[in-house]
Amino acid sequence: MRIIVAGGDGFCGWPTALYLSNQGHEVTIIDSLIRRKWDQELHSNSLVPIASPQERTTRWQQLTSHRIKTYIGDLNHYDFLREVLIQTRPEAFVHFAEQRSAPYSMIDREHAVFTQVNNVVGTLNVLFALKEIAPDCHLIKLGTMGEYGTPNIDIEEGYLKINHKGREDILPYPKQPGSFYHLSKVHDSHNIMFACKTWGLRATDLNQGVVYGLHTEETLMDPVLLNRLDYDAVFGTVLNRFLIQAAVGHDLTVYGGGGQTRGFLNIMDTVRCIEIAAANPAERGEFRVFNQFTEEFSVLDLAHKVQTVAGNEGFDTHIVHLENPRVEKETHYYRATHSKLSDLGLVPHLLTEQVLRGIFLAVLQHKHRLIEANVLPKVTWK
Ligand code: NAD
Ligand code: USQ
Repeated sequence: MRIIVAGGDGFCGWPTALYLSNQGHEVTIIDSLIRRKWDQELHSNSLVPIASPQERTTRWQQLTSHRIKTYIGDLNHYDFLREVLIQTRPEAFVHFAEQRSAPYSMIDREHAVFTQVNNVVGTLNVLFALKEIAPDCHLIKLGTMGEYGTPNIDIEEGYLKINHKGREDILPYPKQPGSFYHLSKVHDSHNIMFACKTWGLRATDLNQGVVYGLHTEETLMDPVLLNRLDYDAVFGTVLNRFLIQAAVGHDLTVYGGGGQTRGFLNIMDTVRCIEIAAANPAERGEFRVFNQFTEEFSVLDLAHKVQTVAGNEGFDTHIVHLENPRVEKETHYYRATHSKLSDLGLVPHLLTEQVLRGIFLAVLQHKHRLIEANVLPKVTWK
């Protein structure tokens, strides 16, 4: 299959591009490399040193004979995007290419506006380009479980059956996102749903939970292929942050009470979920939603797990409850359906002590690169 991976230089996109390429697909990456610039803006870095896009794909071709073509450019530049689609004629378009940090979107007005313009306009351009050039192509769009928020009822996969005043309908599940970033994903979902209904495009919205881990079989093949790993308070996600904090002897930074519960998945399952979605495309006109996570944990559960695993390796780790920089519920009901990907064949990598230990040991090798000033949160929601 000819597959475009937009955002293919990022944390989820790079291992996905390699995995799909290894499965024999003809993979093309689009990326503006803006994520690397945000590191400069935030005076931060990936814990794991990462090679340039060109070094990465050259090495991949040397090792596997598979070619990954890369277009450096911004989805917000329509003429560029159009040209890539004309040259590539994709059968699937995997869209990871957004500003994905909730704290980054909450820094100030400029960062909120940037996040929503980058994400919403980028996705609108993708929709128009598909309509114009590749209307049969399957859009596989990365959404987020955070679109739903934390309602006091079970979360369904995209849609909810409603009985209202004696009448019944199946409607999009109500959205209560918790940051301007998460809101951008809701806006995307609405635009994609409209485009499917109106123009007959086909799309799968993957409402992904928080991803942990860093390595996949392919990224481990050579040091040049290693994946980025974020630990800072802006881009680092909670479980990876805790593992890295334990590795450098920092207290584990639980925000508030730590009862915040979310869906989680291993990066090795992210790449497989994309493959499953691509192999089972939505119908023309269909806007399909899958909840993409494998297990639910509270933040405090995760801190305890990391404390145990680090303790077994001889690291004395402490948990601190920081004043929560975010506005979010710290005690709440959480139960979300996530059966559609399993029904299509996903066999999850679950969060065992062995898996945690593996990530912890991988992180230890690079701990000298951590910049301490980036660990504690500085961005607040208020
Ligand atoms: P990332 O920041 O590591 O990668 C995103 C990539 O997209 C970067 O390489 C960046 O340069 C590129 N990009 C951003 N805007 C672009 C634009 N306008 N044009 C071209 N390229 C652009 O993020 P990630 O962690 O790999 O996340 C990928 C996607 O998955 C995001 O959409 C994110 O919302 C979603 N997601 C991530 C997680 C997670 O835990 N990492 C969880 C749920 C959903
Ligand atoms: N948290 C802590 N301590 C920390 C970091 C985070 O307690 O040091 C808490 C946060 O307050 C929050 C939870 O952990 O309650 C998750 O935070 P996170 O930063 O790991 O994840 P989030 O901001 O939700 O964003 C990440 C990705 C985003 C993706 C989302 C999936 O950055 O791209 O959309 O996970 S989800 O959470 O399902 O919406």
